[in-house]
Formats: sequence, structure tokens, C-alpha cells
Amino acid sequence: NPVTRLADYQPPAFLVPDTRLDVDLRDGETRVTAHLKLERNPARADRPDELVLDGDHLDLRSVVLDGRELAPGDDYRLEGPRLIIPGVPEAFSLTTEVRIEPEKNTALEGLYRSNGMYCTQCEAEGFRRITFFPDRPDVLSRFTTTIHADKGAYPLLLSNGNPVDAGDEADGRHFATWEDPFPKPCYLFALVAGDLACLADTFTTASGRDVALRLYAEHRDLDKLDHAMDSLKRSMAWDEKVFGREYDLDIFQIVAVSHFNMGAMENKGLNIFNTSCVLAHPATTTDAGFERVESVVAHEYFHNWSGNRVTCRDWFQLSLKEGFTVFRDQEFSSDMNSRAVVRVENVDFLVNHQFPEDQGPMAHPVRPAEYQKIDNFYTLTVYEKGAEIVRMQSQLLGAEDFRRATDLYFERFDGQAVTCDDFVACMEQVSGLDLAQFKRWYAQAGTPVLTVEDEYVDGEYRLTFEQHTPPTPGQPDKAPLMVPVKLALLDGEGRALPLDDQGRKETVVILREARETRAFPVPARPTPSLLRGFSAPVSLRYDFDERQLNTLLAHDSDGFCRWDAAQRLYFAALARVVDGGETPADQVARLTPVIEQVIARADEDPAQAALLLTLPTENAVGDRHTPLHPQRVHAAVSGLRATLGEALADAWWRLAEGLRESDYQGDGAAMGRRRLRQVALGYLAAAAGAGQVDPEPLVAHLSDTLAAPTCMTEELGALRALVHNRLPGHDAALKAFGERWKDEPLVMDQWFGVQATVPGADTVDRAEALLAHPAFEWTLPNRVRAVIATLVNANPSAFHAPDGSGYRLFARALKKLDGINPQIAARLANGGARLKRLEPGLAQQLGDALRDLRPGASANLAEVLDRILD
Ligand code: DPP
Ligand code: ZN
Repeated sequence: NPVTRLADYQPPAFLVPDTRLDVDLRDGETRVTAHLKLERNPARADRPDELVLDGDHLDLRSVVLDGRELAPGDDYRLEGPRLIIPGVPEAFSLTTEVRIEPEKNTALEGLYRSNGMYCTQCEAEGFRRITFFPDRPDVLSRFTTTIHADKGAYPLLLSNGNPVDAGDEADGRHFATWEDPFPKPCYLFALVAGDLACLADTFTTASGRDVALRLYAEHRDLDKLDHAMDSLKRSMAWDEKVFGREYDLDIFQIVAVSHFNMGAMENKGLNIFNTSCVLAHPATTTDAGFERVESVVAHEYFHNWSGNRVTCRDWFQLSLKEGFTVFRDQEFSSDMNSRAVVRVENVDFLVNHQFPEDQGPMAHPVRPAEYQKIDNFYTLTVYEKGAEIVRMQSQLLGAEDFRRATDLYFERFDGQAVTCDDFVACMEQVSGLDLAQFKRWYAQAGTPVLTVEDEYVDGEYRLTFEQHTPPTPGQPDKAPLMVPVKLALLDGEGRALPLDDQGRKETVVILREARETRAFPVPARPTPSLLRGFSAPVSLRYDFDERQLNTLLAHDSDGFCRWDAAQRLYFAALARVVDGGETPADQVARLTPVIEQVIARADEDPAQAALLLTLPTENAVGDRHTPLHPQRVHAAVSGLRATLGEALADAWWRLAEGLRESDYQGDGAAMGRRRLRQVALGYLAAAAGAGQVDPEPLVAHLSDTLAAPTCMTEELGALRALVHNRLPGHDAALKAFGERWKDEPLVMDQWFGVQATVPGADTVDRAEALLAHPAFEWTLPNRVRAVIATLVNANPSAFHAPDGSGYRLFARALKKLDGINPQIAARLANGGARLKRLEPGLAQQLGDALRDLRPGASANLAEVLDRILD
């Protein structure tokens, strides 16, 4: 496959100041006519006079240049998927007509059908499946779009910008014209035609303009749009207040679509969302689902400035908009909810998902230097690590300067396509800081390891920091990074000690060298509270003893450090079981005082207590043991959970009963209580499932919940507890749940997902049966993710079944999906990324299964397979 390199970037040869699209939707015969105004780009000194337009899966019918119809062969040629017209003038108009087949488009890129509606997804390179165009983010054009369709089947016709015209046409058809006054790259183009229900509202901007808000979904889902609308209005107000960004069109629309590759898409004025990221109702959506809707609605809305008004020069700069926008949505969620809890959730996600990516075969810099398919780089590294890089800059500058710098960025680059360097330059200009070394964060892949050693001598506490970033594919040697380490020092009672003459109790050490020492005059050897707030995305190595960890967990004012201390205690206990020959029962005496202490304070913040009481996942534990023996890890984690469930059964019961609600409440405090209750039930169910306590009272309790649940969090939690622990009645409960929710696809995704995550190798057979279930659809990404991605990524004891059956299912699924939707296949293939860490027997089987896929794989899938296998 051809490789695209950042180093080869050239400005576009031609600009397209104006684009008029005419889309005639007819089942089986959709016609797209594009009228483009083109002109030579003065920034290209070499003045190429050949026009090259991207296209893909297009049936070209005619090409007209300045009113003259061109002849194929003589006047233009098709080279692979591209349209090439030699000898074009300085400025000209070009009209092309193509036929496309949205009905057959299962890749879900470009224009396609989903449940009877037409919709689009153009980022990153889907627009070329709609018409011939310079499909790159640095070509910004003013779009006017006219859609024609059957009025009965598609009463609603939407595109970007403002509606300017509409009317009836012959044969029961009609049209609508939309005009977007803001020049935009074609990846932000969108079109929707369908019969949809609408929730309407208004937002008045800070400067007093009324913006019409319209949320669309299938009619049956109209009652599930309120939370998204509420989240949208809060996002709009927040962006005005915190970033000074006002909305710019007269209308903002969101459409919910069932078949969608990503979570959502920030098309100008017409966001298109995966139903899973916009629909929410307490009866059908868990609390986690509500949180996700809030953050994704905010994320896509915030893109209107960080992404749309200021966009990316090329796809290597993807994190310019994504890292920054994730940072913005994280800050929004922090302001809407508990900041400490949101921070821990974000760090948990980064550490347990992005770190493994950064330490495996797919490791790449936040600004990659090359790719085969850009679709494969919509990654946790670009998004989540990218957000941490923006967060570090916001911390280095301080709130006020950071705001001045983002103001400068938006003002200076409004309407332009720019780079990560441009962003950092604004940070530097406002603050006077030199961020040249800091920029290595964008260029170097891998998780830096920060090793800290300490000594206490003559009234001085010395911390020595050593940073090292391990080699990653294509990057053997790394230079030291600029690493901000926020820290405090706690005395024997857990109180923070003054660190300087002004009595400050927290400081930020900014590391620049491979090895540096800092000294603090304190009266006695303290407990270090390091990397507070997770001030840099590094893997911290410090040899905490158990007493120090207990001190941090009990007394630290920093939410991250408390959670990290709990995690370290759990990891240490699990390591003693996995590698040390100890049993889960051996850990009880050491862990129960810690857990009891967290439970005793749980009232203060139930959501935080839930986080503190949650054991690391099997993947997280497995990533700390080489070679990886997934079954051994599974036995340790599930054994510890069951044993703690038994040892603390009374405490878990008190929590489970005490937190049980009689009526549903939707506020954050109630969500926190439900979360903690689920953790308690999870421990009890593990103990019951392992036969360590009598299952009867718990089964009765869970059955009660299932008979009259207050909300989906409770209902699904009870189902999961029964099914995952194979408690009496689990089959009947599954059947009843499946029957009750058979007409709610998002709930059925959960039903599939619960079954695909039952621990144990026999779940592979169960997953095979799910794939044959009448409600399973290979063309529906949410369903594919619910069964296959959860099995592969969240059920190690099944995926790594000793007989290799999980791998064979995985390979068959990849092959099948690759023919349907290569983006989804490639994303799923990342589930094989732990291959080289597996014990040799499993590694051999997984490698064999994946190697068989290479012949005939799509470009998307081939790139991931190559990385994993080579
Ligand atoms: N829709 C994806 C996102 O918002 C890609 N832009 O992150
Ligand atoms: Zn985004």
C-alpha cells in the first residue's frame, strides 16, 4: 500500500472557492452534479497545470470545463480512482456528473443508507465517494447544496449551513437548498434525507442572536432526545463563558443514525451522531450512557471552533483538532460533574487503553509522520494523549494565559487550515515560554517511564527523577521530554508540608533532563504525593511501601493520587497471586483494612468511592506480566474479587441495601450512589458465583431489581451480576430481558455485550451462537462491536481460550467484516495487538490465525495486520 508522509506535504495545486452540489436521490440511481469554481493556488510556485481530483466508487458520466464538454481519453483520464485533466487554465469552472449507489455502501463512508434514511460520513476521506474533488482538509470551499428526493419517503432534506430554498417537483418529489456561508473542507460536508422526528429548541447567544436547535431521530426515539438537547445548550453556554466562543449560524442540527462507524461527526451546522451517543432515556440508557451523550454532544459542538472555524492543514495534524477538543470536552464534563471523579475516569481510560497502544505495535506519535490509511489513526493516542498534551500546556501557562493563547489561536487562524506548530506558537507568544523541547510530545511515540528515587539527608528530602521513553516501531532513540511533575509531601499524619518560604504545599517541578534532582527542606522523611492530578502522561515508577500507599489513600487531597494508591495496592496484591505463588485469601488481611476505610468514608463522594473500590481489569493486570498468561491473570483477578466479596460481605450488603433507590433520580449524586451500589453487588455476585457465599439472598435481591427496575443502570447491573457469575436463574433472566427489549436496538447491544463478556473459554461457543442470532447484523457496527469487540477487548479469558477458538472466531470475523466495512475490520484487528506479549503457545495460534488474513486484505486491515505481525 502506498505510504503518505508528513515530510512530503505540498500545498494544493488548485483552490476551490465555490462548490455547488446537486444531489438527486433515487433508489438505485443517485446522481451527483458538482459545479466547482477552481483557481490556481498562488502558494504553489511550481504551477502544475494538471488538475487531479480524488474519487472513489464513482461512475463518471460527464465532465464540462468552462461550458465545454470534455472527451474521455483526449481531454481527461481516469487514473485508478482519480480524475486527471491536463492543461487547465488559471481559473475555470468545472461540472462533473457521477452516479453512485448509496444503497450498496456498507463501508458507511460517503453517502449511504441507514434504516431507510440517506446520510453521509466524509471524514476523513469519504467525500471522494460522493463526487470528484480535492479531498484534503486544506482546500476550503463555500458549499451550496440542493437535494432532490421523493417527498413521501424523505420529507426532511438537510445539509450544512442555512436553508435558503425549498419546493415541490414533479412525480411527488421535492427539493431543498442549503447554503453554508463558512468556507470549509469537504470532510465537513453532510447531507441527510429521511422521515424523522424533531425536537426543537432555541439558544440565545451571548451577543443576543437566536439559534434554532433541531435534534432529529426516528419517530420512535423522539422521547430520547431531551438529554442531548440539554447537554447541547449547556455546551453552547459553557463555550461562550470558558473559551469565549459563540455559535455562528442561525441553526444547529443533530441527526441520530443507527449505522455509524464512529461516535459522532462534527459536520458544519449538521452533526451526525451514532444513536448510541445521542439517544438517552433512563429506562433504556445506563448512567455511563448518559455521561457519554453529554460529553460527545459537547465534543462535536466544540469542534465548531476547534476543527471547523480553524481546521487542520493535513491529516497528520489530526490531534490539532481532536486532542484540543477532547481537552475541551473533558473540561466541560469536569465543570458539569465532579472534577475529581472525571479526572480519574479520564486518567483510568488513558492509562488502561492509550498506554497499551503506545507500548504495542501500533504505537505512533500524536502527530504521526506517515500512514497508509488515515482511518487507522483515529486513535487513543491522537485523541487522549493529544488531550493530555494540551492539558500540560494549559497547566504550564496557567488559566489566564492559556485563555489568552486560545483566543489568539482562534482569532489568528479563523478560516484557515493550520498545524500543531501554529497552536503551540500561540502558547509561546502569549506566555513567553520556550516550548521547543515540549513539542517532542507531538513527535515521539511511546509512554515515557519516570523513575523516582528519594533520600532524606540532613533535613533535606531529595527526589531524583529519571525519564526514559522506550523504543517504539520506527523510533529506536528518544530525547528527554519536558515533564511537569506536580507534587506535595505528606507528613506522618498525612498533612501536606510547606515546601517553600511562602508556605506553599504543592509545587510543579518541570523536568527537562534525562536525570534531575530536587531538594526540599522538610523536618522528617515524608510520603511523596507525585504526579498530582496526573500532571503528565507518564508511567510513574516509585517504590512506594504499603504504609505510604495507605497514607496517600487515606489523606491525600488529590483525587488522582488517592486512586493511584488504591490501584497500586491492588496491583501488588494481584502480582503476589499471579507470580508470587500466594492465594487471593492471603491478600485479605492486607486489603480489608484499606477497603473498610474507603467504605467508611463512602458517603462523602460515592462515585469516588466506587472508583477506589474497583479492581484493575484483567487486561491491566496482564500488561504488567510478561509473558502474558491470560488464564492465570483471570484466575487471580476473579479469585481476589470473590474473596473480597466473601470477606467483606456484610459491608457490601450494607452498601447495596443502603444505596438502593425507590424512585429514579437523574442527578449526579444519584448516579454516584448507583455506581457504588453496582460495585458492591459486583463483589457479592463474584463471591456467590464462586460458591464462597450462599447465592440465595443475592439472587432474590437481583431478581427483585429485575422485576421492577428504577432505570437501565439497575436493570442491566442486575442482569450482568447474574449472567457473569452464572448464578441460578441467569438464563431465564437473559431470556426475559431479550424479550422485553427486542425492539430497542441500543438495549439489545447491551444484551449481546453482556453475553459476550461472560468470563470463561466456553463463551467463544456462546459468541458463535450470538453471531447466528437473527438480531445480529454484520452491517451494523454497534452490533458488531457489542459482540466481537467486547469479546476480544474485554473478555481475555474467552478471547485467549487455550484451544485457540477465540482467535479463530476473531480471524473469521475480521475476514467477513473486511468485505463489508474495512474501517470497522481494521479497528477490530487492533484487538490482536498483544500478540508479541503472549506466552509462546498462544502467540503461535494467534499469529497463525492472523497471517491467514493477509492475502486479499483491504488497505485498512493490511496496515494493522502488518504492524501486529511484523
Ligand atoms: N467525529 C469524530 C470526532 O469528533 C471525528 N472528527 O472525534
Ligand atoms: Zn472529535
